[in-house]
Amino acid sequence: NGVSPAKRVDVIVVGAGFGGMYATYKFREMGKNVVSIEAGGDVGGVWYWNRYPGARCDLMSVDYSYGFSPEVEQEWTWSEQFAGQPEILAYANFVADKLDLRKHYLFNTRVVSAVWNEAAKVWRATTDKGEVLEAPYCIMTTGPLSIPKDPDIPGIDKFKGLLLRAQKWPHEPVSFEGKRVGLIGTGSTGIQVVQEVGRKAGELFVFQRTPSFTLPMRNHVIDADYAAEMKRNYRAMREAMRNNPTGGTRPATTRPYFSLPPQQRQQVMEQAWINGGHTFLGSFSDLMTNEEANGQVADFVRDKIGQIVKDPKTAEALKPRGYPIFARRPCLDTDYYETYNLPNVHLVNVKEDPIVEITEKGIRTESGETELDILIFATGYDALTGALLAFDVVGRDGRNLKDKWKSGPRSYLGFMLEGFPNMFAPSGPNGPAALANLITIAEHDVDWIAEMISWMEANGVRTVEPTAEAEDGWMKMVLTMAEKSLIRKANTWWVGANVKGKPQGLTMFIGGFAKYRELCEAAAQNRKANFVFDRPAVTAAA
Ligand code: NA7
Repeated sequence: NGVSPAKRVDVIVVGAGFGGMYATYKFREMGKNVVSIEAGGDVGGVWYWNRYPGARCDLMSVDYSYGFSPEVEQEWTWSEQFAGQPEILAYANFVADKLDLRKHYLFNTRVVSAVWNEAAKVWRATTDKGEVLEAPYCIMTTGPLSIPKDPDIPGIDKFKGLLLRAQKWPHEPVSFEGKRVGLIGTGSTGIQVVQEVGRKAGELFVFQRTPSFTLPMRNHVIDADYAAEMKRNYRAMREAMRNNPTGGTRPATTRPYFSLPPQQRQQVMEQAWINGGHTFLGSFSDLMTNEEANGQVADFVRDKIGQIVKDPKTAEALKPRGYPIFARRPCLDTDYYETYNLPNVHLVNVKEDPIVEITEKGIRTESGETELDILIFATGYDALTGALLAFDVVGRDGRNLKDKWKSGPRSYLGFMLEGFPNMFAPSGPNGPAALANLITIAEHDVDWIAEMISWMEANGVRTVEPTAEAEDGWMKMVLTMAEKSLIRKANTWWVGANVKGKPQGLTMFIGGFAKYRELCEAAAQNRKANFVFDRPAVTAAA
């Protein structure tokens, strides 16, 4: 019937981002036969796709890199404090070459379904190429930001110019010289596009709905002495990262905002502005819980916008209002606000002048049509859950993940799901996902899973899944913690508000990476209470 016979392996890994690459390596080193599947043409995940001009990570390079291999650490040298996409992709390629990972991968291949077979105790993954793989373990490293989301605007198909999506940028270079360029989306991605394309395009029209708060990145080149010092200190740095709420090296503080007198608070903020990066968040401990403190920091940043942007109307439109600072992921920029002082860069405030439709020639707002040669979408992702719900994942007793997550994602520890034995989703939606360093989280989760599997095999156990009680308990804790956070007060991908019809709410673990790691350790130690091993078959009632 056209379906190939199933190929039996030990572990199926979905994805070739940093999580998937590490999982592939880890299980291969455990002696497993690993087959990994990736929709892209090569490794890198989000960094493979996001080739738009100006794409850059807003975590420091030394933080946003693997900690498991001293060899990789010593042989790779970062050139900038915050690496750009080409360098991060080169790093992913370097790691893939060094650890010989590509031979495990089926590239340009999508998983269309993953179904648990209770009798054989295997996951059966079917790909869009018709391949069928079976393995006792399935690792879903599908990424929190991998399903691009177009804006909900009529007429997208009508546009006759060049339509580009930041999240799926073409491999060939795009010339903006002399072109009329339009951009929709002013999150982290859009901001990076503006500061780059605004300096190249004939005209750039930024169609802004919600302004983001962005802080100076203060990126700089890493000189040879600094690079050598980092290499000497990697072990201590990784240890510090494991004990840090962000999973990175930025020091955390216990100092509440109002513990300092007003003048000193101002000085701390001025210094944070000069130092750049995410130093604001490391300056005060209560910015996500104390609304008044948060408001004062937001005022500080709004004042800076007013000082930089020359046209008062544009400055006003760029000042975010109505939601707490840091409740959207804070962006880091290089002269973003300054870009609006260029004569060819125009801010269209679509809150005042809403977009009606996309036309053959450009964008029509209520006040009229703006003709464009190029239109760029930087409109974000169906984040956190989108990639796992994009295909059928069917667990025990025919349970579909789409049903399980109908009212929002649920899991235990963020990466294990009741009803889905031997399936693991590192950096999953109920872990610290987007609020801490994703590479640190992925490495941690994969290591934890590998240890669990080793223990199972040493003890003759074939399957594991969390108990319903453990999962309920985890979700209750996650949701109770979330209630206190100001993060809930902005409409973002963190809470699912950017996708129509998606369940809303903050379901990420906001307690920080270090605490998360402790909870995962405790869960492993209390195996019996939290997991069901080799679930006995349910016998039908007579
Ligand atoms: P984000 O942060 O989800 O930003 C998407 C942007 O697109 C945001 O400004 C949206 O405005 C805007 N958007 C979406 N639909 C529309 C329509 N219809 N009209 C106007 N504007 C629209 O995605 P990013 O890719 O920038 O960043 C994702 C993460 O990647 C980031 O947090 C970092 O972790 C790295 P809205 O806010 O909905 O009004």
